[in-house]
Amino acid sequence: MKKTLAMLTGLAMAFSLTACGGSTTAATTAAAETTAAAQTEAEKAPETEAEKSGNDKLVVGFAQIGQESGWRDAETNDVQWYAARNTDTIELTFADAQQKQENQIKAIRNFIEMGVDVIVFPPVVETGWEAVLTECQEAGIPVILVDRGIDASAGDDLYTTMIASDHVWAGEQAAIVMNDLLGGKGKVVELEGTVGASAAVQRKKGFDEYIAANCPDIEILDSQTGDFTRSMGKEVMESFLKTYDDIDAVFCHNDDMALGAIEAIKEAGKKPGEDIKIIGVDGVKGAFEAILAGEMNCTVECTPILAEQIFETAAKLKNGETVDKWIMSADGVYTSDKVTQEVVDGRQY
Ligand code: GYE
Repeated sequence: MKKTLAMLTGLAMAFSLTACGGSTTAATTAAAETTAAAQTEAEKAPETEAEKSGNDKLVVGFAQIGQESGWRDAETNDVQWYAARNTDTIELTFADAQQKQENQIKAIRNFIEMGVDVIVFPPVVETGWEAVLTECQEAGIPVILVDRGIDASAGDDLYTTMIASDHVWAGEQAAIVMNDLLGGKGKVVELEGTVGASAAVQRKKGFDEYIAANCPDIEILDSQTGDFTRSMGKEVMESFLKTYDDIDAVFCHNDDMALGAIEAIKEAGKKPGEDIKIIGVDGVKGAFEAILAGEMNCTVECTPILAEQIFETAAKLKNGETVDKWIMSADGVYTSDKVTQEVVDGRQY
């Protein structure tokens, strides 16, 4: 493996190792330090074959998007927790790109320089990955996309596999529940996720197309981005409530925005879940609590608990095995009749 201390130090400076739970952070940092120590040794003398094969750990570079939602934090925690429990076999280098594609690209380039075994990342947006993914290919490093995909026109040979939920399905499920909640008739607004993110583009496609084809009396009044964050979800819902006085329901591309919308609806003097129906996506605990409290009507699950699949798949790729192009998560749809205190207590994230 070609690694230099300078590169690692640069990586550590450019991207903070995420502080989501002391022990996992410590483990990740320790792994980075171990790597750095090994590199100083490597700089003294050229690597021998024996030294090259000395690190038989699975070395994974994970370029996380950032910390926009509770869902994202759950995914990060799961990945760091899993790596921390398996330090005998796994070496994780984790970068936080702070919501910027350019930072994800920089992190990926650093991973290539470090010679990691496998690169893992959720593409913040669908487009603009050709150059860096071609560099991964040229370096012979397999790439696992997680939780979001890239634009199909870029060609799916640019990455090795994707581990993710079916976001079109999630949008359709939300539309089916919306139709039931409204008895086939009503006015809906939509809070979209990050502009250009596959999770937003596909959830919108699934929802809008189902409504257009099957619900002639449901009108989508407006649809704007809330960037997958609670604060923007609240802000955009506030502006919808000022513009339209006849909103019957809101479809939110994630639960964080739904929780923000609940606040806006309450502040406008209306009852969330009753006066205005609310559907989210993700299945975070906060959404389950809101459903139990009658303030939200449904969440379509999208599991962030992907670490075991990620590392097992990465190990297979390191061994030269082939894997499915899309490893799809199995998710559920949770309407209020399915949400009890026991279900809430049992949620993992
Ligand atoms: O739904 C949302 C987030 O890409 C599936 O990103 C993920 C989405 C998730 O921050 O909450």
